[in-house]
Amino acid sequence: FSNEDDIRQLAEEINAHKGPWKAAPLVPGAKIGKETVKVTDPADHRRVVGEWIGGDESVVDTAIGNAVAAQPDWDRVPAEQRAQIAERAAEMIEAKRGEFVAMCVREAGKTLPDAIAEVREAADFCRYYAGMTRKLFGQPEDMPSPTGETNRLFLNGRGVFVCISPWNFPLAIFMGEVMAAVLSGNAVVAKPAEQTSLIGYAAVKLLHEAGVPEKVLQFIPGDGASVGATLTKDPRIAGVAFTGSTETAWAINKTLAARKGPIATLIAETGGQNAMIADSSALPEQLVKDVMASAFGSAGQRCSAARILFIQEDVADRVIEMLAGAIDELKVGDPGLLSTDVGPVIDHEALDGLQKHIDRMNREAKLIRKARLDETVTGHGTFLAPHAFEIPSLDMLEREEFGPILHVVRWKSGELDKVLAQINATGYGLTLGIHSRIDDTIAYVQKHARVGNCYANRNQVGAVVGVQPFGGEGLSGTGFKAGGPHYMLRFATERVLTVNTTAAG
Ligand code: TXE
Repeated sequence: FSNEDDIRQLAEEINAHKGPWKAAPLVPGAKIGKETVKVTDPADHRRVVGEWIGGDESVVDTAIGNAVAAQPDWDRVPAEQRAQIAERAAEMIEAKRGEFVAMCVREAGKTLPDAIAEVREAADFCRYYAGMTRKLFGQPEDMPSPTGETNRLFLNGRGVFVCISPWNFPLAIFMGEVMAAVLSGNAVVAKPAEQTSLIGYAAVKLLHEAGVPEKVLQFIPGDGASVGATLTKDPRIAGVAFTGSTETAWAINKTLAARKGPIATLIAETGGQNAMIADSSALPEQLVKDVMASAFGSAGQRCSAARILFIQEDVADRVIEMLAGAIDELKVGDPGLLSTDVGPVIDHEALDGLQKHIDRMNREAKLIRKARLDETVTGHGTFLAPHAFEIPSLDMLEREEFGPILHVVRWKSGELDKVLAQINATGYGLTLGIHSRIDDTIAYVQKHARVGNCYANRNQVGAVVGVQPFGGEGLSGTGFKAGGPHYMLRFATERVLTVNTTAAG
């Protein structure tokens, strides 16, 4: 679905799906409660788009018991068969794309192009990890062996993995974590973000239809503090794949360390404090276009989003003026309309937190521009006008402001090292943009910045599966990258078989 006609046709398909959608634990044999949580559309909270029933301690206990029992058989299913299930899932996602796009718009507030990209990414994860399953798990690896023996290395699943996912990529990240874990031979209990339980449920139902056994992949919606914490403290689990805030990753790490059981792995993808650096050789039009996409796309709620623009002093006034003009052009509104550039933020809690940050910036920093909001369109949704502020240095920022707010810092010729030192000092290490027409500058920045993904002369949005493996280091994550060739290894354990060949016959 890449050209405009496709998108227009898809817009019609999407309108056929309005919900209401439902979700509940998918745990064979568990006693499910009756209490429901209503889900409202972030663009208009008067609209109820569905409801879900959460799990509790007993549901978690049953799920982990089921998973422990089911995992060994699943681990013995040939890699080829597992890969084919994933490929079938990719086809089914594409066949149901209209409904998934509609859910991403209505439950998560995604604009149409973002929602379409998200559905495509979910299918890409299935196909890419199918290929990796064949490659990594298809055959044991023959090791160089002394005369008289053979040594072979096998990759196996580790056991039971808990997958905890966020609301900002409710289908793609959810699918990526779950598929990597399941295809590596693990049984999985998946917990979606509270805000996007309906999408998670639809994804798991689809994977069951594609052929993943129901006890190999189970699903429990619920609060992080209750269901999430109960899952991660269970001594029977072998690992957690988590995407969300750094605070939560610390909490999970602590929980895993405190339990007595298999030494558990934590695979974490967390937030960023991402910058873009521009020097005076950068092409201004390209730069402004890319800053706008990086800072305000997806209402700034991408983990890769640019929060800071470092602009070289001698071109700063011009670029700032162009930026203000571009912000004036932004259309904030219903994410279901093709004319919309920026949709709502996820919920009231996010809106309140971001508004507090804006209030402080209004007092302490210089406002460059605030986008226009048409209250008749946005009045019942959790919309935030995109803002750009000029600040003297990064010291003024708190951590991970996750919304459409850009901070601009000027830098002087000869002080690139100081800029890089400020960026590295945040401790985050997810994305960095560099705009320069000097190749040596690009190479220098890439070499000295401690970030997982560095984008030069383009926007810093993009984690195409199998093309731009994505993930951060330091406070931003545990290093290995989703959609990359090594990611699935984190979900596996290695076993070696040594055979004395002289004893045969
Ligand atoms: O994340 P949380 P939230 C960042 C971003 C955002 C902030 C807070 O800065 O403003 O995190 O967002 C589950 N044990 N990112 O509150 O709380 C929770 O239920 C086990 C960046 O949504 O970390 C959800 O499923 N699980 C990020 C998931 O963790 C727990 C995307 C994420 O929620 C838990 C999202 C616990 N104690 C937020 N507490 C990115 N990298 O893109 C919560 N959870």
